[in-house]
Amino acid sequence: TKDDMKRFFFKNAFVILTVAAVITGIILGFALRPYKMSYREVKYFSFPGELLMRMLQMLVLPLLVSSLITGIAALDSRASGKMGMRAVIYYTTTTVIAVFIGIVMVLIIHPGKGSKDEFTKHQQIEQVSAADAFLDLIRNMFPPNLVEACTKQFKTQYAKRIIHVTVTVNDTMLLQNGTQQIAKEEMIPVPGAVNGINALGLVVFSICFGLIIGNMREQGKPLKDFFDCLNEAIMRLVAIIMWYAPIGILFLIAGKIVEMDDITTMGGQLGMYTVTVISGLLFHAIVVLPTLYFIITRKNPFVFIGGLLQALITALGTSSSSATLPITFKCLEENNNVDKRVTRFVLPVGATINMDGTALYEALAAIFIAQVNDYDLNFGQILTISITATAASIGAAGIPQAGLVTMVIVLTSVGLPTDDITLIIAVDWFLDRLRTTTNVLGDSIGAGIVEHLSRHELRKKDPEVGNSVVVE
Ligand code: DAS
Repeated sequence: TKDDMKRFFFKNAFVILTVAAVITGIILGFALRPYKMSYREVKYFSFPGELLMRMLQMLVLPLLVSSLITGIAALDSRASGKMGMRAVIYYTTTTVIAVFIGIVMVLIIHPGKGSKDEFTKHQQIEQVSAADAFLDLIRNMFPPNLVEACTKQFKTQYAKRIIHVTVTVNDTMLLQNGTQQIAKEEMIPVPGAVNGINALGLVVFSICFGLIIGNMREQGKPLKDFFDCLNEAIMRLVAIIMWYAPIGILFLIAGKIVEMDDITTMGGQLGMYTVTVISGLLFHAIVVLPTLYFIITRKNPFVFIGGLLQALITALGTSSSSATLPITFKCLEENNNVDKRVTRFVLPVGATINMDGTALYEALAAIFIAQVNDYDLNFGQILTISITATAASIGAAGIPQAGLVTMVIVLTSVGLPTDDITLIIAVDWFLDRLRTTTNVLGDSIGAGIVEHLSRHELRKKDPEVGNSVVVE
């Protein structure tokens, strides 16, 4: 009946609007492509999408810090220790499985057959050593200045790009007039990345701070109340922004489709490479993670995933798991009723270090680059790739195309040319969206699994945190 339909719409309004936004965005994007908008026009057109990105990023910092501190302070240290262990085991297991899938896929499909001449190089990236990148990862865990950690990550090196500039030579002395192309070096922070916060450093700090506040009991209560209240206020802001999200997603997607390079000209190897990455990510997201969830919780994984739809689509639209974090929280807590003590703990850490999609991608891409270069990898080198791909995924920030940058760790570890990252830049914007969605799915399923495994500790109800009714 009409009433039923109304009720259905309101219950699922967010999901319906978000899916409609994606479809409209795709149609609009393709409809506008023939008009070949200029760079400036595309920027104007995607403005509503840019606003969504900014709103979400605005919330990440206070949300990450307040949820971790209160999440940990709410548990006694034994319970948080156990929960932490479970989360870490989950992160590690799923990341290792993801890397394995990536390697198997790229070895079986072998997309890098043929020669390297097929590629046009876009820009050159300077060599960054794996050791430096590793040390940066550790350095980032201990930010010397917390305020600075809220604005940037520590990075030893910036990428260097060669740009070609046209200069007008007007030298009457030498009697040479005319234009001339010269190559100039330019330092760029990281390709395509938006300003990221040092989430890793803030996570480490917040975990320690939360533990201390929890141990201080009565004395720590004012601080705990403060962060609880901050967290609640931020979540209310998220609830408002969620209404804007479909509009933002529509324009993010349409804008990207308008400006993307022509897909039909994509080379055979790059096309095969794209297919390989998509198959790997899909296998991990649709088969591995749901099966793991089912085996452990005995609940229907697809009902769980259904509740996450808006977060997954936001990940697809923003290509940033940290920008998606606010929406992931909302979906898990409100649609899937996951205990807040779990989400507050598992999600921020997961969004920062647990990136299944990125790990799978890094291993796969490194081996693809080896294949393109006709470089035979032995077993030891493949093992090295899997270890460094895991590290690189931990080190990657949850921002667009961060994985592309940390890939230098993987490439240098086995002596592959880091310049060749440029071979895959053309399709990275797209694959980045898919791996971000996989990353968000991995974190969310992790929250579901950790909640199930921690149900005994969680039965002790903490009145401060609210919804701690444990469903068994
Ligand atoms: N886009 C990233 C994320 O936010 C990471 C990556 O580039 O792989 O999850």
